[in-house]
Amino acid sequence: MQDSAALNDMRLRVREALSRVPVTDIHTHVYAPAFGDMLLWGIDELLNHHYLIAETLRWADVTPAEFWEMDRRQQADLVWKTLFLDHSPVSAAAEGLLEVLRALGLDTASRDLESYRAFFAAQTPEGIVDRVFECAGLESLVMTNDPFDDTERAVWESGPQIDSRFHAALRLDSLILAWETNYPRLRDWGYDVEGPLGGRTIPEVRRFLHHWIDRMEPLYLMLSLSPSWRFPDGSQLNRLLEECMLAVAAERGLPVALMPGCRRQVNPDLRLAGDSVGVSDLASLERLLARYPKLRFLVTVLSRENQYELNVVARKFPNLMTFGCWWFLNIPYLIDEMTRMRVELLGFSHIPHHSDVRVVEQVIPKWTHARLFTEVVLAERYAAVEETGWKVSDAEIERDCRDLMGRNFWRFIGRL
Ligand code: RAT
Ligand code: ZN
Repeated sequence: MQDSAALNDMRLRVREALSRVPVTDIHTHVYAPAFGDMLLWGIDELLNHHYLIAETLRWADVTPAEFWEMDRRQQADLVWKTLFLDHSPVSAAAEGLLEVLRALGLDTASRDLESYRAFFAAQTPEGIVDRVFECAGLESLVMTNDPFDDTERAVWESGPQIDSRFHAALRLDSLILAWETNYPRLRDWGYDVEGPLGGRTIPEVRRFLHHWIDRMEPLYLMLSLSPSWRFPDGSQLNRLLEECMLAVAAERGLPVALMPGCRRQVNPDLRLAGDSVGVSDLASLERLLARYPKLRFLVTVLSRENQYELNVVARKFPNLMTFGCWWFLNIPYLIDEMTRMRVELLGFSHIPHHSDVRVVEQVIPKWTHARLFTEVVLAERYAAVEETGWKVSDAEIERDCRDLMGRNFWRFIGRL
């Protein structure tokens, strides 16, 4: 049994260390100010986050179709009324929004949506970005960048000056998962490709990837996978994965981020909020890791049931770096469980948190929770270590926290 005074003292020491170390958020969906309206911020965007829309549509007296007919402001009004006024905002997503308001100095007790709107109307995108980076203790973040998104592609082609705190990640779901829909677009852009991957398709897709790597300078290539993904199986998806994505990653010395476990569009009426979860086959992941020992894989898995197994897989494969509590897992209850399990199974060789935010202010509650659970778990583990007579110095605590909050990522991707 740990002595509570010793534990409290340890919590203070870990908190202090965590407040000093820079944070890198390795996967988000926010954009740098150079991307214009693609950078989402402000109270109406916060209320219209798809996590809150899913919760609202469980109560509200409107069909999804009617909801999508409303303008942004009316949708935000409905989310506010439904989740904050008609019921108490206790879900992680709703409470997180209140944490944003509090951190920005707004009075949550007033419940005055119009005054929150007035506050945000007086901000600039650059100003709000600076402020939230400061509040969240963030040093840099990684965007999710899709060359098939017309708005985004136009920005990249204009040669934007991107705030150096924002890094790119080249997302390949549109290319690989939606190949049938999107290969004609590659043809429009001058690539000699065929639907069944014949002829010059494979070298041409590689040429496309090299082009976008030159343009975006991504830190890694990224792909989400359905729980039904199996490897190897000779499928078109795995050919695109191996012969294009992994081949180019190897040529360019880039790591690959894989995200198994999302069942897309189980309820398409909900649009972005219509995706679900399923248990993945991690034996397939093991076979991939074994086949490509020199490639580095960043992996997060969506189902809770896969988490223990993923930690065991990480013990077998040094070319695997697990990261974050993804999406529905990013609630206090599971962040606590997952951080604990990872630290007990892997020590410090993992990346415990990423935010996945779409609206930039959301980094504030995400990183508050990330720090809190890191503090709780590490304090208990250091206290257990000290009970044996071993002493941990403040410098060592800071070193370990620095690894978890950023340095493990930069080291793993070979940029340290
Ligand atoms: O967390 C989210 O907002 C999801 O909609 C997804 O974007 C997911 O994180 C993904 O990267 O596919
Ligand atoms: Zn994401």
